[in-house]
Amino acid sequence: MDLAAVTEHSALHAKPAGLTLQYGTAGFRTKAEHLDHVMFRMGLLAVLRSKQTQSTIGVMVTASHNPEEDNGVKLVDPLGEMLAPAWEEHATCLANAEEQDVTRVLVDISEKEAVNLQQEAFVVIGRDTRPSSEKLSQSVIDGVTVLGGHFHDYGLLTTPQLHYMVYCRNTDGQYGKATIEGYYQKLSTAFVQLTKQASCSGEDYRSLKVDCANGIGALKLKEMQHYLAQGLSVQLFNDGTKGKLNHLCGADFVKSHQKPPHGMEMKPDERCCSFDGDADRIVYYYLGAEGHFHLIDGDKIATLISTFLKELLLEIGENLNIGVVQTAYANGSSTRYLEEVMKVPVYCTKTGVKHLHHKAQEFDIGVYFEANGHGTALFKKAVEMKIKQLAKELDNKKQKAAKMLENIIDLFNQVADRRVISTTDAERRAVTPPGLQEAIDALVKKYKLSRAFVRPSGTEDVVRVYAEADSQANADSLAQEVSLAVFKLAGGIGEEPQPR
Ligand code: G16
Repeated sequence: MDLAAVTEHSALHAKPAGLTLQYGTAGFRTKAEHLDHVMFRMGLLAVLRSKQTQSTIGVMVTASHNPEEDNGVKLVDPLGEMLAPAWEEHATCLANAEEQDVTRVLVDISEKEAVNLQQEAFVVIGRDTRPSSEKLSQSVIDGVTVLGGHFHDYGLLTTPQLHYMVYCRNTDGQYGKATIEGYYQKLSTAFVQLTKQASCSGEDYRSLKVDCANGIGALKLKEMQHYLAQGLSVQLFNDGTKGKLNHLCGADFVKSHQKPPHGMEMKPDERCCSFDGDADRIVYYYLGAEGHFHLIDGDKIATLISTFLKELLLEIGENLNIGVVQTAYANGSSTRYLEEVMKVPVYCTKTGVKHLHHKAQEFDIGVYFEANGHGTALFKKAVEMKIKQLAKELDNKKQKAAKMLENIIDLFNQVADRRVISTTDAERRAVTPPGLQEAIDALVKKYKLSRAFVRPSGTEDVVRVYAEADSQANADSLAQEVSLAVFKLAGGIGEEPQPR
C-alpha cells in the first residue's frame, strides 16, 4: 500500500470535523454534502475487500428512497449480497477516522482480515440519478485507484443491476453476461416465456402503469421496454422529466400513504406499480370497481409468489421446503394466512434486506419480502439443478410446471439522537427507554386485532412507528397514541405528533 499517496489523496476528500456516521440498514446515508470523504474511503475499503475475497466487489452510490438532497453508498459482496457484518464495522471505523488516522485504520483492517496486499483488486461502480451522485462516484474511483485497484464504472444503474453485475463477474458469466444488455436479455427472456406458459386469460394482464419515482428506474425501464414487448406493455409515469426524486411518488410514498402517487391517472382495474429511487423496491396497486385503492405490498407479493411456487412444486411432485421471511412490519393477517392456510413456515427478522436474505438462504426455496417492497426468491443451487433436469425429463404436464419453475428462477434476480430507542425480538419490542414498551403494550390492549412497535430508522434521522388494528381509523388512532408515547418517553424534539 502506498500510504503516502493515500494520505495525500485523503486530504482532498477531507472529513467534516466532528461528523460521525454509521454503516446502517443500507450503507451510509446522509446529506450529500457530507459524503465526499465517505465515498473516497469506501473506494479504499472496496479494494481491501476485493483483495481479501479475491473477487469483484460492487459500490453503489445511492440514497434510494431518501429525499433528493441525501445520498449514500453501499458495498456489494462477491455473490451479489450485502457486505459481511464484520466489514460493516470496518466501514464505520474507516469513515469516522480522523484525517491523521486513515492510514493506520487501513493497515489495522488489512491485518485483522489477513488481506494479501499483493492480490489484484477489481471494483464495479454504479450510481443513481441524484444530482450529487456523479461527483460522489468519482470520489469512490479516486479511493479505488489510489490503492492500485482496477475498476469498471457502469455509470447510471439500478441497485439490482449492480448486484447482478457483481454476481456475473464472480461466476465467470455463468449467472449471466455482466453487461446491461445481458441483464435485459436474461430477465426478459425468462419473463416472456413464463407469460406464454402461464394460463392467463384476456389481454389486460399485459399492460402495466409504472411510477418510476422520478429516478433511475425510468431510464432503465425505457431501455428494457422493447425486450419485454412480447410479454408486457409498460406506460411510464414520474420519469424524471419534471418532478423531484421520490417527492409525492415512488414506492415509499405509496406504501406509507396508502394512496396513488401524484402524476399518475388511474382507472378502475388498471394494473399499476411504483419503484423507489434506485428501483430495488416495487409495490403494486389498483382501484377496485367501487373506486377504493388496493395496495399489493411486499406481504402480498410474498404470499402470491410462495403460493404459485407451492402449486408448481405440487404438480411436479417435488417435496422441497419453502420458507417465507418477513419483518415486524408484515401485517399480522398475511402471516396468519401463510402459516394457517398455505401451511408455509414464516420467520421474522430485523428490518434490512441483509437480515431477510440471510434467513431465506436456509431453505430449498426462500421467499423474502419487506412490506415496503424489497425482496426476492432464492433457490438453492442443488434445487435449481434438479428443476433444470426435471424440465428435460418429465412427462407433459409435469414438464410444463418444471419449465415454468426454470423460468421463474431466471426471473428473480437472486442477488441482499434516535438511538435512545433499542429493540429486541426482531425489533418487535423496545428495550429502552424504560417504560416505553409497557406504554405500547397498554395502548395495544385498547384495540382489537392490534399490534404496534417502534424502532430507530437505519437510513433517516427518525423513529418509525408501526400500528395495525381492525380498522383504518383504529390503526391511525393507535399510531397517534404510540407516537405520543415515544415523543414523551424518548425525548422527542419539535412539535408533538398530531393526528393524521
Ligand atoms: C433500506 C433498506 C431496507 C429497509 C429500508 C428502511 O431501503 O434496504 O431493507 O427496509 O431502508 O429502513 P429504515 O426503516 O431502517 O430506515 P432503501 O430502499 O432505502 O435502500
